[in-house]
Amino acid sequence: MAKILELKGDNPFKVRAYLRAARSIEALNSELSELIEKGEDLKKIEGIGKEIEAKIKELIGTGHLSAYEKAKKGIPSSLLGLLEIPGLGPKTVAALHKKLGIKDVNGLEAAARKNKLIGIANIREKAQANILKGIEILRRGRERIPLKTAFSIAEELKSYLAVSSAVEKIEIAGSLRRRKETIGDIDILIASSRPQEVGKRFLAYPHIKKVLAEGETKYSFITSFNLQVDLRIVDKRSFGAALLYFTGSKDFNISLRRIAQEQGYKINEYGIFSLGPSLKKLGGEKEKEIFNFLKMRYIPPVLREDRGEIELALKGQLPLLVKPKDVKGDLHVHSNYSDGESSLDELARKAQERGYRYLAVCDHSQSLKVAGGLDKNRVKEKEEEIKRLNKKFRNFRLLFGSEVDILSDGKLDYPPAVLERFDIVIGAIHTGFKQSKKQLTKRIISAIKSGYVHIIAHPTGRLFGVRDAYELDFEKIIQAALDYNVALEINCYPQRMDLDDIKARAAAEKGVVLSLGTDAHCLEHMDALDFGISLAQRGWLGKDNLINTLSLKKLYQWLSLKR
Ligand code: DGT
Ligand code: CA
Ligand code: CA
Repeated sequence: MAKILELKGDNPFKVRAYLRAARSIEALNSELSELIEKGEDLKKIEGIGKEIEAKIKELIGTGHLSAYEKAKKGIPSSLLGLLEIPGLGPKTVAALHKKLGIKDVNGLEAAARKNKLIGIANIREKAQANILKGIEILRRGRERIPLKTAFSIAEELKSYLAVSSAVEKIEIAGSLRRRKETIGDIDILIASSRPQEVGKRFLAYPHIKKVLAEGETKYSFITSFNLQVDLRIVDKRSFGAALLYFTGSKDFNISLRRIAQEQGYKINEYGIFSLGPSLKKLGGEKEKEIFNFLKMRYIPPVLREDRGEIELALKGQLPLLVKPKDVKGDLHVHSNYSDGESSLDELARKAQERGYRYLAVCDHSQSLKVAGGLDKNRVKEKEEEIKRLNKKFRNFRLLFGSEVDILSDGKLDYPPAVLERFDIVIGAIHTGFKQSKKQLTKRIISAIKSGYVHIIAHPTGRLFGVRDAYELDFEKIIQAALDYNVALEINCYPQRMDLDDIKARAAAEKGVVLSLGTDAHCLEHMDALDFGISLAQRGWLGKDNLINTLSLKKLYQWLSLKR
């Protein structure tokens, strides 16, 4: 609705209302249909008022939305497809359509390749190149989806299947079990002695778009969310071996099989066998057995990438990974002082429910007007409210923070007198991504050297389906972060997951500290911290590599080094 209304030049407030509602719906932990069934008041959800509630009910009740049909009338559907191109807004689409008669992605691509976009709706050479890049990202982006999205779909399917009495054991395997930040397809493994019954339940799943394969113990289908699901049904006695196999990664499997062979064993999805005159099955019901036979430590799924973990497991020297209970707070959330949906009080309550000792509320800085950046006066108001709130908390603190824009020239978006007031300052790039690698690197390093910034937010700027990471000399960033004792963030926002596991590990190995932040813009987003923790584990991080594991007192000490 938001995009169509904007394409038609409708009221911007209406557009914004739909965007806000969409954002909170996306972050819900339960299905809207369930909430409606339970008779819950949808207006309790942030950003949903009476009008949008009625529309949701119509959509879920009838499968149609008359306002949407009406708004769409007269707009060709291929033109709507153009709105999916990252970085291409409805206004530009409208202009391209009107002036060049462009009506689909292929037409747009052809026109851009012939340089025809230049001059339309202020498009210059760079913008034209970015549109081409956007088309490429769109085509690629469909292939893998963010962990969180796949996770909720898989969990729902898992509970659906688990209801069947034929299901003895069920686990999500593949890249999801390894908590990789993007997922190609969902793999589900089931132990059952009645595979046909399981298959029947599977095929009756209401969200099937297309069945790809249907065998007695092997099924594949595409969900209505365009995501493939592979289901394997095995005998209970092979469940551990099959789980090991289908968890992967593929490289891990290959190396593990080689190790097994060297030790006189064979492993496959059915079990572990002794090599010799005749194959003898030794085990396979539990994953752990197989590691035991190979005389190595159990390797947690997050580490199974063949990045050295197998060798360490053989020596009994796996790294000690950070655990969820080690994490004492989220160091990057937004409140309704800027573009977040929730009040400071609501955020603090949610943080305490999650068992945190502190929460850093880092709203945007003054020049980021589109995201409600705070001017000096609002900063002061926020500071006072935090002081007031902190008086009533026990064993918990809100940290007065800011996500300060690192401007194109590397300067920070507040003067020193304002910066000094914050407990915690996160430096971030939100504009001017198109600078050269050298410029962007210099820009981040000048923020690191400023003496005010504690953490660099989402250091590489990637946003799945929207834009790739910008080019950076990451080695130089690591060195500067180390020299000036600035933390690099692991941003847990599902479309960011930035730094990724490999970069986080590289930074930590050099001695740089990292910081977990959800970048939450509503309460539900704060739950994404769990995915950030698994990302940190995938990056081999231990408790000591993260500042979020410090006690409040130690954290204050660390922060005050910059003051
Ligand atoms: P994805 O789906 O691209 O996010 O990544 P995965 O790791 O889930 O890959 P997928 O779904 O193709 O296969 C699931 C697991 O099955 C994979 O992690 C390891 C195992 N596997 C698949 N193909 C092979 C293979 O050719 N050789 C070996 N050793 N294992 C395989
Ligand atoms: Ca998979
Ligand atoms: Ca698969």
